[in-house]
Amino acid sequence: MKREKLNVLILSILTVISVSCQGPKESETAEEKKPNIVLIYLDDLGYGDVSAYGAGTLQTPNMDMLANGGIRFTNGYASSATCSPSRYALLTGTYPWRNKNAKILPGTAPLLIDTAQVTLPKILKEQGYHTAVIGKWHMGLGAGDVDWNQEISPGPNQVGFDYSHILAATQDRVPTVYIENGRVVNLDPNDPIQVDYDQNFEGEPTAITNPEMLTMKWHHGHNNSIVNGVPRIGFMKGGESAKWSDVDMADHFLDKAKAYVGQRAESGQPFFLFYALQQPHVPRTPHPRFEGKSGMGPRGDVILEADWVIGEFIKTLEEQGLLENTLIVFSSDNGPVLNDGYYDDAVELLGDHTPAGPLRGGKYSLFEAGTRVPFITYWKGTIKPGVSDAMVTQIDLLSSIGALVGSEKSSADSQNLMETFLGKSQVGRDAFVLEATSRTALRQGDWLMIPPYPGPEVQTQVNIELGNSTAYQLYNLKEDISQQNNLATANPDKLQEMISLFESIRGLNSQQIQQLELK
Ligand code: NG6
Ligand code: CA
Repeated sequence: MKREKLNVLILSILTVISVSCQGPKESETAEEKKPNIVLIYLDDLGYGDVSAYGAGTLQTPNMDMLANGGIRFTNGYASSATCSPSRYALLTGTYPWRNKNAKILPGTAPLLIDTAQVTLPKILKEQGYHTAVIGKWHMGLGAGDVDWNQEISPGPNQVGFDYSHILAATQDRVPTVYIENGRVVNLDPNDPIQVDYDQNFEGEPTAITNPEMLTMKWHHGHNNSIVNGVPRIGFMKGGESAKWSDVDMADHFLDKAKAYVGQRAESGQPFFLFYALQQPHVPRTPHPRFEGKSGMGPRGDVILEADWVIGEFIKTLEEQGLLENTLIVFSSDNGPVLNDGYYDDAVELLGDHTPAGPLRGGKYSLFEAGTRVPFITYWKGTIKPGVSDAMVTQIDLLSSIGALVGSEKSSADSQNLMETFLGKSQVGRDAFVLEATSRTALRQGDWLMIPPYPGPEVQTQVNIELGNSTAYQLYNLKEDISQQNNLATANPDKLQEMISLFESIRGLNSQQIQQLELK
């Protein structure tokens, strides 16, 4: 009896040993092969700000390494000419104009994404990924009336991110603190934070009452609470120990991103990192290491800082042995702006640099520079370097990346263009409705149609042409990338065809669309 039991025991031990020595099962091997996905996303970086795009005079060697070692898209679009709508579209694969709240958000706005909505990080999570967002969020937090001293929810962790380390809105908006997994970092419970976008807190200095406290001057807006000498949008009180250091922000997010990659490398689980840099959005606060480096003032300096950060981050992937198993997508949330509300010499020291490259307009504009942005896919050893003129948009990343990792999930507006992103196809989207401050226009093939909008032609404070006109505008972008020749009168058939398509995608007629946008 005893001997029999011993035999059984030995047999089971041997079985365990032999099974565990067989190596990974087929499914595990496939699992291991799933590439990591990193989305490096800049804030207000223009088409001409990356030197590989051949337009400006600023040198961005690390961004160029991605561009020249991967696919550089010349017709890559953000979905909106401003931040919150653009990011919303990126993560949900949904046109921002379908969500009436998708506008530039104050720091107190509730979460823009419905927690039931499909999102890119959710899709990846379902496919076995660990998911993280590090950097700028600006898609709202909470359900309205957030208490910044408690757990802040819903937020990134409720729409698909396992880990989040973010700034809530923008660098120029309060609260000026980092939030990790729903908690303000380094918050002293004895010094609670209060935030208000309508009214100041009694006795708190503002840029109006205490201009002597400012180390950076405001040009328009940005005259509420002062943090680190920089006047912000919105009022904030308390939370002294939690306030970020502006000049250290790039290093701070880089440290977090490097630590995250290190942890993930150890775990072996594939990961998705949405690395959302804050540069070159205002206030431009380069670390002293980068001050004066560009000769173009703080805007140029923070782009060089971002470029350095990207180089360091890629080094980390390389050191961890992950670079050849990581798809990197590089882009920007909207086009460039020089003076966006502070006196920081961006206009005065620009020299020959052209942040928008050959494109007309800029941030806030329906003209190309508003939404056509640097767009690069890089995957060492897998993507063959090249340039693609195919039309691709950030909305398409949801379906495309989903398909790459074996998901069939999609959203109404997102198209699977993975073959194009990998450089195996030159075919992009046929049509795309782009958005700028609640106005929309249609790109189809080489053509762009802007319906009439009665608003101002130029936003004078930022000195950017918005794309408004009382007449229809029609441009052939292949022949006229700078949108100088309005062909609406010369091409009535093309114009009519585009108006019809525009109305059918938007589900409204042009008049209704204008009414909607005037509200
Ligand atoms: C504008 C701000 C601008 C910037 C922008 C958002 C003023 C006058 N201007 O309202 O400085 O913060 O919002 O930029 O307040 S975005 O890239 O996040 O969309
Ligand atoms: Ca932006």
